Amino acid sequence: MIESEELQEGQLIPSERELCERYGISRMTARQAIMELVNEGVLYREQGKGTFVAGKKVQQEAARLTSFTEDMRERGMAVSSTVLEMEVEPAGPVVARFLRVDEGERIIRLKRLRNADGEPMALETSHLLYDVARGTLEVDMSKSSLYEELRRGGVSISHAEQSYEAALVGEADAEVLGVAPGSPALLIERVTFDAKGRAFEYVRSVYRGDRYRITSVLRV
Ligand code: 16G
Repeated sequence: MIESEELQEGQLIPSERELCERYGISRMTARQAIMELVNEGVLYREQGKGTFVAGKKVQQEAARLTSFTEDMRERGMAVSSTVLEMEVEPAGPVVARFLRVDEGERIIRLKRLRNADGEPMALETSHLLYDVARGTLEVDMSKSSLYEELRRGGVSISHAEQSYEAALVGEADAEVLGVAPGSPALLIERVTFDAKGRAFEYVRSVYRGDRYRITSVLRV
């Protein structure tokens, strides 16, 4: 019913009894199927209201190095961001290691909430080499693309190393992302290099598990 779009995003699904009648299955089977779809994030439950069809996930190919702005524009979605923090500060030990600089080196920390079609998708904290990214300090980063600004400043973005981890959304992040604390999330870390092989960006992003899905093509 979801695939044929008979049931659409945000719609209440039929009761267990209705499903049993329609498909000639037992109550147990209907209950089990609903539970599995809730676990997969296809359906969601609201206390006292019922079970509803969840929104579709944004599917992202993990092969090309793209920016959030490019990713969402390609899908015809409107991009917006909220700048939560933007500071010039000394690199701590973790950031220094990822950016291959000494601890205390000047960096820019930019924390943004990234929205697609007005819906929160991810919380992204970028740590950038000050010398490479200082031009962005004069730009309104709620309206601009970081990668576009860096390219305008002469940075030749070359490649990135990226990792994915399963995580649960913490209390503070949950409020900003508009999900319940403890909701599933995808923790993505990226170190981005320029054409000279210099690591200029270390990013930690918390993507909403119910909105995002990564795919890749594997070859033998
Ligand atoms: C993506 C990148 C992030 C980069 C941002 C720039 C991932 C996991 N992260 O979100 O590293 O800083 O794009 O986006 O894909 P912008 O150019 O739209 O500001």
